[in-house]
Amino acid sequence: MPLALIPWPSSVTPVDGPPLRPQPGTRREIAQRLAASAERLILEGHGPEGYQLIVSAAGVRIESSTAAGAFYAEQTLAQLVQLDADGPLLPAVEIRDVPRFGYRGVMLDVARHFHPVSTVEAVIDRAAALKLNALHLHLTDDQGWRLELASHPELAHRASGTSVDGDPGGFYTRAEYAGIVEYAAARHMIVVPEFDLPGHTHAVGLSHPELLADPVISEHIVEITEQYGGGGLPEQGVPYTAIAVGFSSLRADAPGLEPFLREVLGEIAAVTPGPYVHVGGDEALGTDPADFRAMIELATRIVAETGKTPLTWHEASVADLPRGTIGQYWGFRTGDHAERARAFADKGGRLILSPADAIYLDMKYDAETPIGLTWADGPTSVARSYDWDPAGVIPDLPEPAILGVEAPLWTETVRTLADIDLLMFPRIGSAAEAGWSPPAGSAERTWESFRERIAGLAEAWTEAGIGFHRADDVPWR
Ligand code: TNX
Repeated sequence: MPLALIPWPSSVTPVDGPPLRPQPGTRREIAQRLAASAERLILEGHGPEGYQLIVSAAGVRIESSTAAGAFYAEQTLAQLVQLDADGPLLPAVEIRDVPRFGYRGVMLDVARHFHPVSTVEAVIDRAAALKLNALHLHLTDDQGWRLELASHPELAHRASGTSVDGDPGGFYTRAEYAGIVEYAAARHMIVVPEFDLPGHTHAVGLSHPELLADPVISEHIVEITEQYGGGGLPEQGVPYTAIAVGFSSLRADAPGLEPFLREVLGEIAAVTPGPYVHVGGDEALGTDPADFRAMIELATRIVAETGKTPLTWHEASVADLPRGTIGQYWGFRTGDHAERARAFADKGGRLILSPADAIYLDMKYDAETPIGLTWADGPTSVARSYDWDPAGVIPDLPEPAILGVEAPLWTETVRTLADIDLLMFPRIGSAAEAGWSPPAGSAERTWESFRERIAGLAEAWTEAGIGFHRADDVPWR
């Protein structure tokens, strides 16, 4: 049986000799004690995130070139703690490890349902333990504006009172946002803030009606909305609490648009130490194509002028983007999705892969899952979440053009941390492995191995209070 390590490391070599037998405690306590007493070496050659970890009866040795590498060695160490009849043990092993991709993200939509800081921190803890290094916060959408800005406090004040279904809303103060950034940084994660535009902007109209076009309710939008599970239609100036998409748009010809975007994007860039600012660009179904291009060009140019790298959903490649703009691909079937994504690479940018039928954490597992959606080609079982490789997502995309992978969790149906856990676990393990581990087909990068390993992690989840989906085809113990 393989060791219960996720994501699977670059190389795992069992070493002859007895296991390490630590003093009893919870897994977490044992891992913390071992990390505190480990011999540590900072040496060249392990790369920005790699490490070597040696465990023997004598103790633990961690070698890395950076603090991030040592942090990832500690996450692996924690997964090595096992319990047998004689108490806790760690097998004698030598592990060398470097990630396949530099960007390994998880996204939390705090607009459809607001999630308090404590929940965001819990998501950071869960993601960092699986060696993810980016938290994408979807801060704005039709249903709410969730960050209080010094330049435009009215945005959050007017558009944060509710969530989907009229559930409680909320927003983060600037101090709370700074706290999230700091909490993430302590776990070697960056925060990627997203202000979604020009669509998904109904909430902006609650305080700035002059910036918002009239809602467009085309047949196409009604049809797409049905696929998402239906929802009420919007009324200008009234908080939106249903889950239709594609009806709202900023107005390209509003005289106040450019100063507004400069202030709002300038401020988010200034309070975000990470290199990226995401400006959305998805599902602007009611926006005139020329207006769409103009607004995306304006927003990405403003972001680039702040010194950040703009990031957009893949639809935005129809615009003339600043060189190096990163695209986030959410497509799944044939169509022009893949082609639009390749266009980023043609312009010197790279791609973050979020194929919706494999890595969207808000899809149901099966028809019985109490929450979640099904629009991305039906439910996504754990096996399906595992069974893909980043290199196979966009035909003819060279691997160096792949910045990494990200698992988005949209929250139309997700209210609590328990809801988040149910949809995340175990599928976030698949995402972590897609982003970190050697390509599909190598040693343990198989569903057969993954299902054994993920089963081996479940006791630690339970110990940590994480509920998870008990998929039938995983041999839970
Ligand atoms: C699509 S894919 C969206 C979101 C929804 C989500 C629900 C993409 C970039 N946008 O607006 O919340 O589906 O799964």
